[in-house]
Amino acid sequence: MSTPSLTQRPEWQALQNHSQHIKQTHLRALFAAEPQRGDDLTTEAEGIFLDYSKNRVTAETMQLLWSLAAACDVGGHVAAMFRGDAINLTEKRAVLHTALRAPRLATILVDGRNVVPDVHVVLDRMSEFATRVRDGSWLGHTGKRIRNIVNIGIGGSDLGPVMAYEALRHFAARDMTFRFVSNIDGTDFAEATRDLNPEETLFIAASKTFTTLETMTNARTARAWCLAALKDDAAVAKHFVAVSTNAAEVSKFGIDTANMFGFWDWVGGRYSMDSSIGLSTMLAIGPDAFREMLGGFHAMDEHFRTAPVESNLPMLLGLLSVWNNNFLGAHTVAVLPYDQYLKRFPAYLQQLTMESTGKHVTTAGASVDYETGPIYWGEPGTNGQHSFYQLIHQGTRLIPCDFIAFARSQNPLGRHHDLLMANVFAQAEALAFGKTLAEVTAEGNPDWLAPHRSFEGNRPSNVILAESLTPAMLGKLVALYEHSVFVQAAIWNIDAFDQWGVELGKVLAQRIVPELESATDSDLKHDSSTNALIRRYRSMR
Ligand code: G6Q
Repeated sequence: MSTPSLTQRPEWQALQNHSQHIKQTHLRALFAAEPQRGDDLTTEAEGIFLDYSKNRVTAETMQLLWSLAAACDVGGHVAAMFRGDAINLTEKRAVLHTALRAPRLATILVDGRNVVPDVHVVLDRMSEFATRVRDGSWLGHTGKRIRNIVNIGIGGSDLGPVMAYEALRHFAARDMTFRFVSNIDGTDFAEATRDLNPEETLFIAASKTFTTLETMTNARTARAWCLAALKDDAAVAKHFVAVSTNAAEVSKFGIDTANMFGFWDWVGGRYSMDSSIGLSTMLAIGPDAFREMLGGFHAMDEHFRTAPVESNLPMLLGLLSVWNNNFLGAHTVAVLPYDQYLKRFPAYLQQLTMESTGKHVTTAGASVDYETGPIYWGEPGTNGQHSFYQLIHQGTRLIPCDFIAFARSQNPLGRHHDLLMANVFAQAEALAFGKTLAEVTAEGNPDWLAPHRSFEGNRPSNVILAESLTPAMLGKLVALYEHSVFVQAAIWNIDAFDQWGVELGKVLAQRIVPELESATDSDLKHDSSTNALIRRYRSMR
């Protein structure tokens, strides 16, 4: 018997029917009817407290979502991932970022081989290298200490490292400078290196494939920049290391594979910040703190794998996202960290979520007849409050928000932190409850002004609260979102681990490169717009 399409499942249809009732119900009414709601619709695990009471859900909604998860066998999917099954179907690969943070003595088999010892061999090599750079025993070609680390990578080989560096800056070696170059735009490299001394600079060429156009172009530019100053090819061995799965290409580039840190094809780019792609993170915070971060990831993995659905944080976040997306019609999610150190977290989550769930066909290749991945976006609070929050509060679109906040600041300065936290709670409260026309009028506003000053409310949000942003907590937070994405993809029956959508543009760009460099016009065989743009660029540059 074939699996019913998602929208034909009775559990889906029950949610559809139920949503008609919820759409008529205001959060004000839900809170009035359930005085304990703010305690009941919360859960806490691994030091993360989730208040989901300000979502437009009832106990019945949650039951229906749990039934949907059971019908879609989310538990079976979870077990298959942790077991190392080739659940990335279109690339025929296992998906085992969870093995990157497994304890030394664990066993996880891929094609009959326990990969956990391999993971720890690389971690130990990274630790040894990071220690030598940090304590000054790894010297540059001219005998100077390495003070600057430049990570060259893009996508999954950039966003995780840069986000983690920013997030954990408080724990980073303050006598070292960390830069991240990703864009093919030469400005990125030029600005990242303009004030650095090549004698004190180490480049990490981070690329799973070691064939990515941007990274290879930037790495070649870096080599030229380094050799222009150091004037000796032997300097490469002291100023370049590689992070990759492709030893052959690393050698071809001229980096000794003794200076290469490997990982494996079962680590997806956007799930790789805790593999050797995290070398810059380890250089910044040190091996011990890096292992604490891995411990945080692992704790959340274990929670996800074992906790019952009703108290399982990634499960709840994922199912609530399905609810908001598919049943309440929200198209986007705003991620609003109230912690300046998480300033790159929304950008990181954009890749994690949108590259994973931006899919239009099921794992079997059939077109979906439901919405898949929502658009993720955001900025740290309170900055966003003075910009785009207007639209969230009073616009015509429904934008569920994830507020992320910490009870303790790494930089306790006067009243700053209480003022910050007051804003988190106030924003979530304002979004949920709004301010009625009657209330606005009662305050003495004239009739013509009152509609402008009223807030409909009924805007859903999650509040994610933890004690403080430590390396371990960052690991937990990232794993929370990784697994939430997993849950959504399991419900939508899509492959969360491929990314064919990035291919077409890459191929077309390769075709256009020689056309930009050629002087003849006759070779242009694109549409009239592309042809004209290429001609205009040639004449303008
Ligand atoms: C992530 C994607 C993509 C990838 C980059 C860099 O999941 O696969 O963002 O990380 O294209 O690829 P390389 O690491 O191979 O250079």
